[in-house]
Amino acid sequence: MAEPRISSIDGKLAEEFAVPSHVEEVKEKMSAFAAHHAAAGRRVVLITSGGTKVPLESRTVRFLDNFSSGRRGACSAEYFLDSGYAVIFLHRHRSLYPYTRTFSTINVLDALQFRCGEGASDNSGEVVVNQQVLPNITKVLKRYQEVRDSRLLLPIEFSTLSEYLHLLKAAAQALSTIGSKAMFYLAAAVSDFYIPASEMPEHKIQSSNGPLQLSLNMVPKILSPLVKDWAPQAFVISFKLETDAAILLDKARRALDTYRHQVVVANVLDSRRGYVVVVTPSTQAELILTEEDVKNEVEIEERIVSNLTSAHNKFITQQAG
Ligand code: PAZ
Repeated sequence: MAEPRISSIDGKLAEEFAVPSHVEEVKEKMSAFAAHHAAAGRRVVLITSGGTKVPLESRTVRFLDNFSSGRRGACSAEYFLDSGYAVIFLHRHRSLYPYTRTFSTINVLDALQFRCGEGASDNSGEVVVNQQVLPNITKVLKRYQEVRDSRLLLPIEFSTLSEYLHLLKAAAQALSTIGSKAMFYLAAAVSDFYIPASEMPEHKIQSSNGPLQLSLNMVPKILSPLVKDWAPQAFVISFKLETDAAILLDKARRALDTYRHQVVVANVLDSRRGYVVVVTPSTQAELILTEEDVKNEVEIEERIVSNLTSAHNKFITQQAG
């Protein structure tokens, strides 16, 4: 068998981004998960979700963050699970999580009620759920337990950009074993800039030294080795976020030309909950929620996932033919 290609990005990753100590262990977990579900006839999607953190000091007090609540990723994970996929959820620590996302604004103590046992003088009694505070709890809990008991969801956390890059590489290599049955849904908001480990101060930057001038390097474009070297048979979707709608589609097309992957989902920050464009090398589909959809609590991720699972079907058929 041919040796996997070593790209210059591999070298940069190893030299300039601290390798998380658990990366090999996580890679084994992801490989076992992918092999198990592929053997059971399931497709596997790796979802990235949330924003990366770029530390300014190695004993980090300050950092730069990329905006993302994690809602897109968490919500999409649920629709992929409903469509029969097994999901590896590579997400930012404490960003929104499938199923619990529904209750993220609720104080858990407001949702519970303590009832004292009869004549009890101590803390014995029972804790009951106030279903008015958690209106959909039964439905959500039931589905969450089904997913958990069937081990269909493998959560993996990252916080820093280094963790994200190394874990994504490990995931790509782990999923390469299942070929075109693997999908990459790269919805995380990833920094384009970083400070190399060798140039990072160890201790907290002192404000007594005056105004801070930062010089940041460009983050290597990880999509390139992912598509070419690490998981060359997989179905790969990247996301493109802009604040200026005028440049969005051009940027999405340029990404497809550069990386030669299958799909870019393009969205603008302010309208991302109700409007996205799914761009492929030969098509462009607008997905829009109407006022009626919004009233009926339809989520745009349902449409995105439906569009992409159909495209994945076609892709698998073409690869096999
Ligand atoms: O996580 P969220 O629901 O708040 O936002 C989702 C999103 C805008 C981060 C995502 O749709 C996206 O576009 N991700 C890629 C961002 C980028 O271009 O770096």
